[in-house]
Amino acid sequence: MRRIRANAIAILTVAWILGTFYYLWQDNKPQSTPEGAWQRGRGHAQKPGAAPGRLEIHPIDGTIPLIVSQPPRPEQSQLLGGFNEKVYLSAKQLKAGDDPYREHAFNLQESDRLGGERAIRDTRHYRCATLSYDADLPSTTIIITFHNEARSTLLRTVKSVLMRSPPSLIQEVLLIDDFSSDPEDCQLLAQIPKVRCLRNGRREGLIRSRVRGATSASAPILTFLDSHCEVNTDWLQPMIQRVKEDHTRVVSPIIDVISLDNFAYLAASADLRGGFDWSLHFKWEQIPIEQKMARSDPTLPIRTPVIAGGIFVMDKSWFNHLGQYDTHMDIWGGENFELSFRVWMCGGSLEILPCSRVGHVFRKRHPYDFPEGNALTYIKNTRRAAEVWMDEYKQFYYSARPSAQGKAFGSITERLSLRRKLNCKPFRWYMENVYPELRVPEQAAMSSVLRQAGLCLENRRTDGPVLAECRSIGASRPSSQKWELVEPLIRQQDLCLAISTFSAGSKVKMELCNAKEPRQKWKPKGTSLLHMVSGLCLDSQTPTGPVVVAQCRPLVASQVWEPQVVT
Ligand code: LR7
Ligand code: MN
Repeated sequence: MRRIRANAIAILTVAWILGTFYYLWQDNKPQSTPEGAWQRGRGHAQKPGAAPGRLEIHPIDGTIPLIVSQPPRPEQSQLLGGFNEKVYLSAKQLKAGDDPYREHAFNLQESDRLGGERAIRDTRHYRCATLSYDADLPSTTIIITFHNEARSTLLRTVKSVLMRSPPSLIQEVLLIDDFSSDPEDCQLLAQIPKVRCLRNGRREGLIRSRVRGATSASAPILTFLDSHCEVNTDWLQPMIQRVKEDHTRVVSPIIDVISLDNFAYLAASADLRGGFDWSLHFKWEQIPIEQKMARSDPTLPIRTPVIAGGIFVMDKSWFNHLGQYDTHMDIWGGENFELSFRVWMCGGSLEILPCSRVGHVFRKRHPYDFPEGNALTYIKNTRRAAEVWMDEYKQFYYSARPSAQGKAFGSITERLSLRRKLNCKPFRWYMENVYPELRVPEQAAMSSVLRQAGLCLENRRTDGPVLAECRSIGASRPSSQKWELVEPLIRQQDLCLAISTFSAGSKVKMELCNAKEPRQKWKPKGTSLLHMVSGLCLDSQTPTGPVVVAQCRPLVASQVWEPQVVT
């Protein structure tokens, strides 16, 4: 009896394995051209959207299974008009022996091999396919800025948009060529119906390029994309629907991962939102657990403190009303924080829509040059965001990114007056209501007054640090009397208390903070403030005169400093 059962199980197992192999073989038969794939798609004669996924094995890495969605429908090939894809792509081929990663920081050979379009897996939650959208959604201008993008990735971005969006929603695809070496990369694509090409006369960076695109857009809704994306099934409708219902919403898709090595299309986690640390470094993070528990429906939007920045949909009038972008930001970086803070603080909201999916080639380095250098540009841009939007919290940015201190960031007068004109909420409101999970660093959190016998240490613009009458403005202190004791620094924004020379009687002054500078190193010792390198102590000498360092005399009144935490 037992043997019969064992035999039956063995036979069933073998049959199951053979069946699986047969299925894979069937689905893996060589596909000829993309046109051939379309014919096959048509041959299935299935209801749109009802086609089951086909299983494919990745052609290079055979361990990666790819479930591919229905190939684009054949009639969509007509969308390309007089554009000759073959000629466009073959004009720029990788030469034998060239490093396929050199020019674009991704495997160009693999991207070129895929050509102008391919089927990708529908990565949405299955419930997304059951949702419906208004029939009268407004149309959008797709804005894609690029600088020396590879032709194959750029073309796939454009074609995936044309093929996977309802045509009535695409008013135009606006390419902003940010002064790429070859103007034809862009110009030739303008032969595709609906595609327009604008070329910058000099390198502007993605921020000013996007503003140029937005200004020239003719549709009421703006959709921004990076130049190496592939949009997925029904990506656009959920985003336009949310913006149509409330024009102050700024919405992003879930951003799937296109491998920079083999170009496999991989589903990203649906439980992530955008966050950052105090150095203004963007990161993906888990949705807070309470929110996750409360999500009964995986198709619902996810509130996000910041967006990644490259892929989002926004009402054009709202974009203009809120001040577009800070056009004094250069090349790349920081604009996503500036936009995110502005949207939240000035009356809008940011969300990620799980039923919208767009693939993006994530890279490990920038394949292009930064005329002012990568680090300086990022500092300039993030400093502008911090100075305009982060109020007193900007001190945490400076603590986390000390190299930002003293670096040029240009004038922010216009952006400050924009903030005033729009009557935006303080950053404290953002911290409390939008991003309470962002912890304020403990050590640096405390601002103190440094009291001495009823007087306070104050930094005067003309005289430098002096002892003066303690003052308060409403419930809080003037910033000239607020000090942060972040060992070894005693700081006020980006200025720090420093001695002039290492001898007794040396006047104390303020200078740009640098934790490595010996003249700025202090340490509380009992009731005094010890200058660590000279071994001298902070001394007020006379009640109103300049503050100096002198031989330490513990408990002598002129050397007793009481830090008292204030708001
Ligand atoms: O000088 C330039 N001019 C440009 O037109 C430099 C870049 N660009 C173009 C570039 O060709 C590309 O299309 O701008 C786009 C973005 O540049 P990437 O792809 O080098 O940037 P990224 O993907 O590393 O950067 C993310 O953060 C940027 C911060 O400024 C932008 O907001 C990008 O749009 C953004 N990309 C995304 O959000 C996609 C998801 C990645 C993540 C996280
Ligand atoms: Mn990108």
